Amino acid sequence: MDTITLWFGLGLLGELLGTTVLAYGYTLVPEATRRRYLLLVAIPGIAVVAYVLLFLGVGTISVGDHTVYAVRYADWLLTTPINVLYLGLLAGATRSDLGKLVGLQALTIVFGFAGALVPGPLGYGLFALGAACFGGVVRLLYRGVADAAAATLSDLELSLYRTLRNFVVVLWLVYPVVWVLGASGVGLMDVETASLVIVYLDVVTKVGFGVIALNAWTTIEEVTDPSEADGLAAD
Ligand code: RET
Repeated sequence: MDTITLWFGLGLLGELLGTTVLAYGYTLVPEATRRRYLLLVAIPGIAVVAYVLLFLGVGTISVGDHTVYAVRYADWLLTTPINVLYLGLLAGATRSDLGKLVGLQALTIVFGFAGALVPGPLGYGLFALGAACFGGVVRLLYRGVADAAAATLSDLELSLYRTLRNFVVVLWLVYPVVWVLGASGVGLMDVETASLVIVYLDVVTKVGFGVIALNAWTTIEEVTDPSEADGLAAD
């Protein structure tokens, strides 16, 4: 097995384990938030499918002297808009802001994918468009959507919103850096290293996001649901 396939295999295990833990967590979160919580299970769940395909070597496109992993972009195209949708729903954002979040995040990935397929300055131009769309997502998460969160949420929920948002913004910024350093950009980072970094980040961002939310919701459930509090006291 070559190194990259090994990384994809480890990614698959990580996403599988994460999906299992988060699916179990469904029973622990407050009933009112369960429907929305399913989004958090779907995110690593979709990645399981993507990593099976990557592991099997399906969905690669050869562009000049490098390989573009189309399945990876397909995964991101589905999962990153779900991720920002969850943040928007948590914040109680307006429908228009939810639409902007999802649309801009999807365009970020589409432009990044197109840029990886096209060599030279046009490729960087497409990358820049993707980066601009992502800038729009970050702006919304720190302005309009954050204002909605501050206006509608309890202290605990607001602190969850801020934690998840900062987690997303900081970790996601590594992806465009890898795009530029890797084969789609200047080629300073070899394809094995780039794959390792992306696999690691994919697992941490997807599973970590869900686990932070799960942890916060079980705490919120305990402090707000009197029957749970009784249960705790009896323990
Ligand atoms: C690209 C290139 C174009 C500019 C930007 C990018 C950002 C990608 C991001 C990916 C996040 C992926 C995640 C996957 C989880 O498994 C498309 C690389 C800004 C933010 C979180």
